[in-house]
Amino acid sequence: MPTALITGITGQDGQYLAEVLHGEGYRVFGLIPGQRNPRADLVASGLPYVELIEGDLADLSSLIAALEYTQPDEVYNLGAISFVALSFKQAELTANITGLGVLRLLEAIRLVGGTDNPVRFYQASSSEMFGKVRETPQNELTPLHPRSPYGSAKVFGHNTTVNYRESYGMYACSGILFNHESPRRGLEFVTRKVTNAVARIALGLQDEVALGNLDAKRDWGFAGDYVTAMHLMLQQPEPDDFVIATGKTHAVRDFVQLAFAAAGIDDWERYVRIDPRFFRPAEVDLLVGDASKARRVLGWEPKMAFEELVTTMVAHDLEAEQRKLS
Ligand code: F7E
Repeated sequence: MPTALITGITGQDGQYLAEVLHGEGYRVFGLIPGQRNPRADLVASGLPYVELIEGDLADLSSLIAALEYTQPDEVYNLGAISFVALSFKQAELTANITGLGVLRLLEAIRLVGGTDNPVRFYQASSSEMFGKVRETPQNELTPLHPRSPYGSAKVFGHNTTVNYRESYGMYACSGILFNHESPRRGLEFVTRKVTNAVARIALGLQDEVALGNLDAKRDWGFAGDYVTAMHLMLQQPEPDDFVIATGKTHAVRDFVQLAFAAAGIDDWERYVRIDPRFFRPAEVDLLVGDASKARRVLGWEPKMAFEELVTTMVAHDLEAEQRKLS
């Protein structure tokens, strides 16, 4: 039975990936940080087959212990401070977890695995690394120009992954994933914030939603599609880096308009208030990915289109809010 260890098991991607790996017959371990982490209960009830193990990306010896105990064939590093806006307020913490955490995990794998290290490592790199984009669309060779402490930390993690592959011959892959969403997305991210607010507004539970920059453009896909690419990357004969994206971009404004329309509300502007608190010190204006390498080498392609993603998220949130009322 192959064994996988996932950091960030309580997040959106960790949950979808655990489902995929369990379906493929893996034994799945999830690394859980913190003391009495409340999100551990969520995983325990939602994904009962995941075996939780304590450990923290800020603590090298806990990572060594986790690797020694689980003896994984594959390690997926999805753990991070992942909210860009928060990274401006807690830059040092972000650098430590999102950036140095990658180095610690790779060091732990190197120390535990020794030479001829059999462990296959996946790093969750991000389109935020492209930041102030140098070319459009962005591919694996596009220069990096991060615009936030989060983006900078991801660049460090990405470069470290490549460096460990080249220096020690480790099987280390980096998936450069563009924005990916789902009903499991945290409420702090703009898509879920909007679909949740739309559901509550449609049900008369909320009057308005306060948002920031509606002009930013993102390449949004479905998280359930994207985690299959992570697994595919680790099944290749040689480790490599891949952009995972839909190739289509939409403004935040388009997402908002479609989400309101999905709940039968056409005059969405009545319900949206622009609040400067949600503007960022530096913005990533436009992202659109070129995933042709993933299509060619991995045979991967996204299944869910943008419109379906928006309507699925709104339908989920309408049902969830309605359930709370009954
Ligand atoms: O913002 C704008 C905001 O926070 C998207 C993370 O998963 O994807 C994500 O990073 C856009 C930005 O995601 C609000 O200024 C407007 O331009 O949903 P987001 P993100 O920053 O693109 C990448 C690939 C990652 O790796 C990250 O971990 O929406 N925006 N108004 C807003 N954003 C938020 N959160 N809230 C607003 O009210």
